[in-house]
Amino acid sequence: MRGIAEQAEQGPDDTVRTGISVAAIKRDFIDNLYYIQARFPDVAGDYDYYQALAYTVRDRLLKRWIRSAQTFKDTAARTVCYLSAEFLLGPHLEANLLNLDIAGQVRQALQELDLDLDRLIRVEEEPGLGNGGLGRLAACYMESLATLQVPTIGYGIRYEFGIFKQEIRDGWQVERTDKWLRFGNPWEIPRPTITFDVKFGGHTETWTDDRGRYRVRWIPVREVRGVAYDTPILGYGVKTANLLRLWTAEAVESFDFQAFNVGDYYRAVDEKVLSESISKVLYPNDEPLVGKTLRLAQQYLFVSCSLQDMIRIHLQVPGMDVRGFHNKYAVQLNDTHPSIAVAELMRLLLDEHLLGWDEAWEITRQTFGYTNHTLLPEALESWPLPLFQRVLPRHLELIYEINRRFLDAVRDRYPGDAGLAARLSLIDEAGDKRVRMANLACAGSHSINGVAALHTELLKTHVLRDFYRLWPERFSNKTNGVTLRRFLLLANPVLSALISEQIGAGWIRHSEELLRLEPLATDAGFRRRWRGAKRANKVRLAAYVQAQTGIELDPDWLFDIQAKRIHEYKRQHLNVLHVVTHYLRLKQYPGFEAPPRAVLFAGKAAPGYFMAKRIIKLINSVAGVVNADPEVNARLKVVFLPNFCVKQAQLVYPAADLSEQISLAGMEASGTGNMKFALNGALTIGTLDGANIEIRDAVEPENFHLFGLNVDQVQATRAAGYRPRELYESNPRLKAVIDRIGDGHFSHGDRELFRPLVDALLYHDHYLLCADYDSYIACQDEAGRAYSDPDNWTRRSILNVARSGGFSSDRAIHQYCEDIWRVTPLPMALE
Ligand code: NBG
Repeated sequence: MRGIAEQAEQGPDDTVRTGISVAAIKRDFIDNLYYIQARFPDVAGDYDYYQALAYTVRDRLLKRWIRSAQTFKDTAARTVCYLSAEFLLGPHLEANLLNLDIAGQVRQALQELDLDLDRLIRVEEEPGLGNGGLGRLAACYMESLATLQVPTIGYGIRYEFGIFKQEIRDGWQVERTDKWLRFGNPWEIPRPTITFDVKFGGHTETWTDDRGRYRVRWIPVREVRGVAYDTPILGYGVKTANLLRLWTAEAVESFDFQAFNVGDYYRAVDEKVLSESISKVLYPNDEPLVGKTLRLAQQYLFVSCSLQDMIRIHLQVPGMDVRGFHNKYAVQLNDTHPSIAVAELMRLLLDEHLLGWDEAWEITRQTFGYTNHTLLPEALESWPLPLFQRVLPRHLELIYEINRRFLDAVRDRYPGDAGLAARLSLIDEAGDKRVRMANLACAGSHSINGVAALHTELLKTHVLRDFYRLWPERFSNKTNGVTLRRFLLLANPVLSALISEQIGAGWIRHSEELLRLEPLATDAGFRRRWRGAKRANKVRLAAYVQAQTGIELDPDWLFDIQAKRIHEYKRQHLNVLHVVTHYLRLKQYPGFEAPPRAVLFAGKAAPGYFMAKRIIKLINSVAGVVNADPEVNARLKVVFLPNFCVKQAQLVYPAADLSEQISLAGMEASGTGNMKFALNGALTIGTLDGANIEIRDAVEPENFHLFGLNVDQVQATRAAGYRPRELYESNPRLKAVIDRIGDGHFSHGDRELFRPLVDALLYHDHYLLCADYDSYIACQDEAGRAYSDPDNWTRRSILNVARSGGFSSDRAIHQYCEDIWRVTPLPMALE
């Protein structure tokens, strides 16, 4: 008898279950409707059809996935592990159809069954396991890693509730929980046998083992079990399928038996609820984390499970030793959220695998790379010492010891510089003591990188300057990138088809080939077709806007769009100042020459972020007045599009003429929406901030609308004692705009509603809106004039796409592989 290994060797029988002919797909779809959904067509609805289709697609990708896993195991390949508290994947179905290259057959098969693929694609609830740019970057990187055939595991948290759903009621943001798992998730495979128990709280004890070794034992108050859920991530145009492994928290025992025995049934169940609460909900990224014990528990749970899992996989191969851990894995810390990994790997190596300190530290440091994603001081994570001690007593000891050795070395090198040691310390000793996670990440990594050229420079000169002084060789820049498969090919099929028709389809994997569009920018016929594609996308968005908000938009207007998280530093309210300026002007001078403009906003505010929520209310209030005013609404409209998410983003980017990237210089680490807009042929109006600078260099200054202070001028303005009130008093136009907002013009006479915003502008204006106001308005007017020359605008739009290929995540991942991870592709055999 042949064993299962041998018999399963060939994988499933293609003709029966995973064939890709229209007939095979149809057969499998009908089977899945029957055997998985238990439905017959008379009673089946779109949800059942979606599920049946999802399983039909999944059946076809499992083979690649299993083969990839097998190959990685057989070759003991060096593997990238991307540790991230967020993965904002977006809907799976369409992406998987694309990467399996079966969309055509599937559409046909469904058609033959009188079903419409696009309708079923819209049924999918996207997994919103991230806040914004950082989580979406992780998803783009996973896709590029698979496309570049780099063995990778993404590790994160399977939040039961992802980012909240945003509704707008009476102009205010209202949050609703995101029950994305309500109908099940066909794209994940639960692994109830891959679990790790993770300790929390309690205390430590030292003892001496029978070989006379000093040992530490951690006696926790609680253990929680992390259970793996796996999602395959396909590459485009290759057979590689990588693994995204997300952890869910479960109670170690469903019941606390002690409590159960004394008859305290409810307390026993409480314990279960408490454990499971750890992976319940995603935290917003822009609210202070005060007292968020659960957040630290989340971070530790996923990091500990992930590292234990890596060790398990590594030791599966006969002859492997934990000492080779850093040769097997390159682990990237996506911001500080997983930085507890530095202490946890030390704990595992010291306490569980009994290595000596120096050896363990060397392995740890060679394992990790740290990516910083923020310059905002308030966003640099640190945990109050008592909280940290309460949750992770053993890790605090380890951090103290890492810190002692680290600071000793610093003092040796820079004797007498007490300030330096205090700034580098992993513990903030000033005031309430805190553990500084960025310092832990820096100390424990061989590589530290920023996400755009300016950002990396500012890390070196400001945020991490002391670390840069210590280890300049560890710093590098890796400018962010986005996957063109999702954000151009899927999001913008019309433009993609036009591009491929002209220059072939090579750009999809080799984005630099977009450059071949350059000469076409001067071709009038091509420009006409380009404009047609843009218009089609605007028609598509306008229909969506109408369905969502009831507001009617004319696709021949200038579509001016700002879509991103709502934050004061991103300055959506500067955009509003322009809208109000334009509105007042149109009312005062009806002959004012400017193209009609639709200004669209989209983005969520953190639920506890007072000012951001007021900004949303302001946008909607201004929209209410402008859109209802017959004197202006034939030339200006304002829309707030609720619930920005990946699905919606795919409709928004392709329809933009003008992309608003207007953060105060020195605040936005990179931005990635800026890249997505440019790649879809929008021209940017922006500051010299984040990756805007590199976009402007790439597309060339004449194809970018620049305004505002640069970083040096921002610093100088502040240093000179910035007084926004004086700017307001001396600038009648600005004064009129702010006065209308303050005097109730947009709030039915209510002068209190926007007072917090007005006062912030007049008395603090931390993000220098007043300073950048004139420059912004002049630039908007310039952009309006430029738009009035459609031919030239289109030429510049084409050049933006042609020259933005460098912002592909393939380029970024290639750089990470070469410079930081030292990992090479492992091509998967073709079938
Ligand atoms: C964000 C930055 C963006 C950047 C993304 C991805 C965090 C902490 N940072 O500018 O604000 O594009 O990260 O790097 O979410």
